[in-house]
Amino acid sequence: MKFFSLLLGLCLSAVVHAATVTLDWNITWVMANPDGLANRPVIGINDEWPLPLLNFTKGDLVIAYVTNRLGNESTSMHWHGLYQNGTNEMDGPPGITQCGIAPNSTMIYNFTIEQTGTYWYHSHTKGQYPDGLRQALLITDPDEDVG
Ligand SMILES: *[C@@H]1O[C@H](CO)[C@@H](O)[C@H](O)[C@H]1NC(C)=O
Ligand SMILES: *[C@@H]1O[C@H](CO)[C@@H](O)[C@H](O)[C@H]1NC(C)=O
Ligand SMILES: *[C@@H]1O[C@H](CO)[C@@H](O)[C@H](O)[C@H]1NC(C)=O
Ligand SMILES: *[C@@H]1O[C@H](CO)[C@@H](O)[C@H](O)[C@H]1NC(C)=O
Ligand SMILES: *[C@@H]1O[C@H](CO)[C@@H](O)[C@H](O)[C@H]1NC(C)=O
Ligand SMILES: *[C@@H]1O[C@H](CO)[C@@H](O)[C@H](O)[C@H]1NC(C)=O
Ligand SMILES: [Cu+2]
Repeated sequence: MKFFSLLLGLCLSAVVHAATVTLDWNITWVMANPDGLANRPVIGINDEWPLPLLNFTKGDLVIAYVTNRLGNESTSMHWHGLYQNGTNEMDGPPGITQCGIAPNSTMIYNFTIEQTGTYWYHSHTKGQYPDGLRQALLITDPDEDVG
């Protein structure tokens, strides 16, 4: 009986925390002054820069609609450090696991988070991450004892 309560508890906690996280992103040029020296075009999301910090929970299903609204360059999104076990085609590098996302096209990234830690997400196309398309990606697990 005790075993089954424990099992039930584990199942419930897994169900309670994990969620489907839907991201609806236009990749866009934005004017910003990242170095405090001059305004320049940087690559933002939904016309904003800095980009949104991602803070997932282990077990989350991520559905990211990534639409290229740059007009003059292709793009991609890499979720740096994620295992992508069984979802290799969601890893992001163009020419390796996918084609670049052409202007006015959308790629739906679709994967489950099966780890915890501190990572980042960034474009895997040319010099787009130094041009702004990068931000932190955190994953916590409420059931993990982090002391
Ligand atoms: C993305 O861009 C399209 C076309 O400009 C616009 O209709 C849509 O509302 C934008 N989506 C978001 C989430 O900003
Ligand atoms: C991320 O989420 C966790 C769990 O809800 C929270 O403790 C933490 O403060 C959040 N971190 C940031 C930077 O938002
Ligand atoms: C993308 O769509 C916009 C709005 O429909 C259009 O003005 C633009 O020419 C398209 N760009 C490309 C590269 O196809
Ligand atoms: C595309 O346009 C942006 C914004 O005007 C510019 O900074 C960038 O250099 C252009 N990219 C290419 C490959 O011409
Ligand atoms: C990847 O997934 C398979 C099937 O669920 C599992 O057997 C394997 O242990 C996983 N590998 C890693 C490194 O998590
Ligand atoms: C995400 O992947 C799952 C499993 O392959 C599939 O059932 C689901 O339709 C996909 N969702 C989207 C929005 O593509
Ligand atoms: Cu990386």
